[in-house]
Amino acid sequence: MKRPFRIAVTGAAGSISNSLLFRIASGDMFGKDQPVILQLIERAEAMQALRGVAMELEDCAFPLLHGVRLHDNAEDGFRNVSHALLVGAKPRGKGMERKDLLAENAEIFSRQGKALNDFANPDVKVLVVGNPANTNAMIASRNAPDLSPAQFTAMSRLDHNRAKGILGNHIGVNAGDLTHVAVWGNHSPTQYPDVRNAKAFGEPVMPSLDQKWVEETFIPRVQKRGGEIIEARGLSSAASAAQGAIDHMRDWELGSRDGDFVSMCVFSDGSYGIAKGIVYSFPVRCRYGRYEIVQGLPIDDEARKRMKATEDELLEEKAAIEHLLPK
Ligand code: NAX
Repeated sequence: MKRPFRIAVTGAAGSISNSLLFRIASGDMFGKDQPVILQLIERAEAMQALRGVAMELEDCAFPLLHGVRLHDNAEDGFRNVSHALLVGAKPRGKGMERKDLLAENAEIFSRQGKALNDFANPDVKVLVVGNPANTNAMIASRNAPDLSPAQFTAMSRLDHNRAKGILGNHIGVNAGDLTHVAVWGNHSPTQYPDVRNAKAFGEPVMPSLDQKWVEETFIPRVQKRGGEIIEARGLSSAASAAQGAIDHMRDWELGSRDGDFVSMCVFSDGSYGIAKGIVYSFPVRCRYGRYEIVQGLPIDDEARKRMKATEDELLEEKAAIEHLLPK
């Protein structure tokens, strides 16, 4: 039998985790032959609720679940983990300014970055889901000098899946038969969902798409899908966010589908002229537990403009918290 993966999840009593933990424990993330130990982290105030989550996990009698540990601090929770999913974050409160939100999360993700540095496995893979996810991932990495920046990623896979779902529905094709969709930039309404290279059953879809639909309906719809769901459900995306996290980690660990790419927010290495030092969503391919940014995709003026707008937003976020980061 394989050795269990130790997986930390923060915000473990929250809505996304309520789907995510059960999917991880049933083998959806790392396969039906990979045992797991869950190290669940919450704020002290939410530990009672977290005990309820642990009871439900126990009541599922998952054969792959080899242990559940509950922690009210990152230092104990990240001990020896090979994977860390940072889902918990400070939500935007009433009257709170964007810069206050960035600063409060900078504090949380600085501490978590240090704890990962000091207590996690040296090859830990980190996925940040909690918003502002890209900048939070950058902050955590900057506080983890012994870990490679390549170990820190943020989630744009939900946006990627949304783009495939909405495009597939529009052209009458199952999302699984679509390839080469990409999301560029920030996980925010400035993101650029890009279908210029998309294929259905291996054939380009652009020739049969109305450009006006792409520009005026598709792109804004994907960008604002989170808001559309809150309006309809009265609650933010949870099950689909958990699916995004499952897909992201599975592909990173086990490899993405041959002949296709997926979207991940990773540190920019300057590819496509995007500034280094920010965590930006790129099309990537994953193999042997690593990802690489897909090179050489054609970028026209319109795409360049959109990629730049979302890059600018990330540079602004970085500038707003730079003074809180270690040099
Ligand atoms: P919930 O408010 O339901 O749960 C968040 C949980 O995190 C709470 O139980 C809270 O006690 C806990 N928490 C807060 N600070 C913590 C800390 N320092 N350590 C440990 N736990 C902490 O939110 P939920 O709907 O689960 O969403 C979680 C985060 O995901 C939010 O920041 C949300 O904005 C973000 N999202 C990101 C998405 C993405 O694609 N990157 C999409 C979905 C989601 O909106």
